[in-house]
Amino acid sequence: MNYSTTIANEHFDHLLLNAGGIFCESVDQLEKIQHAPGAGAVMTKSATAEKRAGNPNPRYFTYPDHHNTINAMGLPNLGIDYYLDYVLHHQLTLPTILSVVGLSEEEILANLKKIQASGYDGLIELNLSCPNVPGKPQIAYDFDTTDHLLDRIYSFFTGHLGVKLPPYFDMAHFDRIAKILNQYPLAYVNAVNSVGNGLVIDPETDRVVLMAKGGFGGLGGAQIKATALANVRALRLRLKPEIKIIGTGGVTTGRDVYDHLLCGADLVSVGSQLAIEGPSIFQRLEDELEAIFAEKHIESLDQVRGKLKRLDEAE
Ligand code: RRO
Repeated sequence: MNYSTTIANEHFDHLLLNAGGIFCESVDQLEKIQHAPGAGAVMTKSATAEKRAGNPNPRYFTYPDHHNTINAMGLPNLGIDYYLDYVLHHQLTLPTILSVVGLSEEEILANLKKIQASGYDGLIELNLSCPNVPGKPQIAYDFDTTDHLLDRIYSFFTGHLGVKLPPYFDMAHFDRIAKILNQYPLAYVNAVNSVGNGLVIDPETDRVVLMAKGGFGGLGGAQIKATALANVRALRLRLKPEIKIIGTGGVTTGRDVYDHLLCGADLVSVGSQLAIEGPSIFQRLEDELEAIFAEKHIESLDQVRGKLKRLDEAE
């Protein structure tokens, strides 16, 4: 299968990448994704202006079923200079997306100004949906703030920007966020971040499993697949075609990748299951996807991408 896909000025030979936060904090981890067979791109850990240690441990928990997670990492990262140096000065094998975040509007703007001044011309992802900084709501759940922030960004910013969105659960909210995003020359949206907030209880101890935030955290893995698909589909139906989509959430098999494609994803990222299996997962997922294409006699991505049918539509 020819997986060739383009977002803005970046060309991808494979569909899969790591979801933000997973295997992407240090150069050592990032290099493992760069060289993983089947990987099509690399996402860096969302960077703040200064490096951060994040929340206390335990802050990441894998369910005993090995397909689901909850986290309250709290944005541990090595700071924007570290990741900017990586994308500017390392020999990169794959297209690499520089993820940025900020604990305030001013910090976000300062990060983007620094990136612009550096001459970096690749894709940038603005994380509007971290669920784990105590006292800070997820920006993209506040529609007016999101609109105002993007307005300020595009008053000076000329780079290739995508945004990482939280999951929405209401049809009116899909309408609202899409209407805001369609006003801006965004390269793509990434849907969805972890489902925040959830709570997991250990049946042995009757206690929560995470230290920070009283155990509340962002849910990932198979349990969020239907939410992720709904967001990818709802956004594809509402966003202008120039805004591409990275589908994220609930990917543990090739069938999950296929379903994200049906909903309209241009690329697909893998979080929880990458943390569980390691970077060999990309080749496994691509092989499973190939087998589905072969069985269904599908010869091009165009036959699948965005082609999900409703029950009231003709075959
Ligand atoms: O670091 C985190 O706690 C974190 C982030 Br920035 C994010 O975007 N999503 C998530 O589940 N955890």
